[in-house]
Amino acid sequence: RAFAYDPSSAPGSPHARAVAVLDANWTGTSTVPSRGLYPHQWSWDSAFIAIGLRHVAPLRAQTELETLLAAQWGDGRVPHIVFHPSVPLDAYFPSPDFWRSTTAGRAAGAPRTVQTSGIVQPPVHALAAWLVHRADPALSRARGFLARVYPRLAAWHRYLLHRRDLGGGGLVSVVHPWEQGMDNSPCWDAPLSRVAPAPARSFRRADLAHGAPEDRPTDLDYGRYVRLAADYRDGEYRDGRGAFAVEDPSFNALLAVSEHALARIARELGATGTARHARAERLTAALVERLWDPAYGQFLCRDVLTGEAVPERGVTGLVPLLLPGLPREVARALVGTLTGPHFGLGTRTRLVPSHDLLGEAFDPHRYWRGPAWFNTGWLLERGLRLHGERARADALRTAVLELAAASDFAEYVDPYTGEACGATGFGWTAALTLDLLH
Ligand code: 9WN
Repeated sequence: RAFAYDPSSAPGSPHARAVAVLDANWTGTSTVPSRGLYPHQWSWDSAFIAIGLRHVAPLRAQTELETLLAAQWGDGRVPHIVFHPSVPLDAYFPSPDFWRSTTAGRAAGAPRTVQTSGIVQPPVHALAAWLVHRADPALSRARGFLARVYPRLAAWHRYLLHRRDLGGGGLVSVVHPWEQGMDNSPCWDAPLSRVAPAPARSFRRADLAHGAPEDRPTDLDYGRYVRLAADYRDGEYRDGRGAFAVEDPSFNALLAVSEHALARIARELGATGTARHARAERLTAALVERLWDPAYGQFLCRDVLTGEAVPERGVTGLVPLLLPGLPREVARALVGTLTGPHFGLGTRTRLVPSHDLLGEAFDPHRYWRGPAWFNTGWLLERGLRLHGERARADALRTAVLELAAASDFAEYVDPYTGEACGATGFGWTAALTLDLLH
């Protein structure tokens, strides 16, 4: 066997190499996704990173989440980036001066002592906090970890459910592709086409210094990202319908899963979790009602401005497989789609592609337009296991572990060949490897 999945820390083992990546990316209070490309703290990266770190450094895992939540805004939003003050401004674009969080975000209660972005990312944090607690309950209780993070996580979910239900149907909308986390997914092409791009000369991308241009979003994409973010900032981060609002399956499924986790945290703290479990089930029902498409056999995004479903098969539409309360026929259809011709898992592809293999927009190397990512692989592995698909879950686990180690913990890989794309030594790839090894 090429890989013996021994969680021992023998030098040179995938386990030891994954730990070394997380050590190298640790800044003292949090972990960067990648030293070169992403030299600050990212919101959903930190949640995934904490999930892996808990097995080898539970105190660091707790600290990771505490650092992120310390940057929470008064209105409850958890920013998608927390900037490290010692990193040069030009190391990443958009830099803190673009977001002007401490001035433009004042009405929404941006923190005064730390600089952040003003948009959000998927709410994986309550799930992460619960898993981190379970890895070392004695340490967690001794530090009062859950008691400290619970009110912040509750405020975070409250913000999303109350300020971001822009479609009025009980689901959260994202107002920027960076919020959903799959930046240049073809799912955004139609909703983004209405956004007038900011002129290319008005900003300077930093990502191209670290990533191949053909693996990254285009300049036109960036022009639109900049316009949307600048308009949100100039409106002082008030929530309402801007030029882009989309109900996304993965974002909402992660919120529902995290709401279940928050219910467990509440119970551990001596309260009752019943209302939270019920809310998670309502979110699940709203997802099925509003975004499930039986003809596609998967969930679709909904463009809130037109009220129409987006007819693109993104991996986002499979992630709700994570939900325990999914109707059985929906779960069965999702497994069929995952393993069928559009995603090819176990037949044409080694890991789950980020987009429809048969779609016109598919590109095996360009970021979220086709390559396989390790966080979605990890989420779908859990979903398969939850719904009794043990053999498929085992095979996906093996593929994630093999490709993560063989690609030097790449940010994403070609879904056919496993060739590394983007950054290597990427935080959540290493962390989720550790989680699957334990
Ligand atoms: C913008 C950090 C982040 C991930 C996202 C991924 C990428 C940023 C970028 O990197 O987005 O937030 O500069 O492209 O798309 O999912 O959280 O790893």
